[in-house]
Amino acid sequence: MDCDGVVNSEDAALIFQLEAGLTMSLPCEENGDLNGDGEITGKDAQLVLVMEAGL
Ligand SMILES: [Ca+2]
Ligand SMILES: [Ca+2]
Repeated sequence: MDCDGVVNSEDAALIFQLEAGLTMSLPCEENGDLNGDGEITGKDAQLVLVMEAGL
């Protein structure tokens, strides 16, 4: 999500900031919709954390 090519907790943090309204956009927002529902939400952040854990 931050365009570094690595999925980790930093990306989840970015999504949470977006959802909380602390930031308006992600550097690579098009990569943020992990579950494909058209929105970037906490669900996508959860998926990021799952991916980071290797599940
Ligand atoms: Ca990243
Ligand atoms: Ca989504």
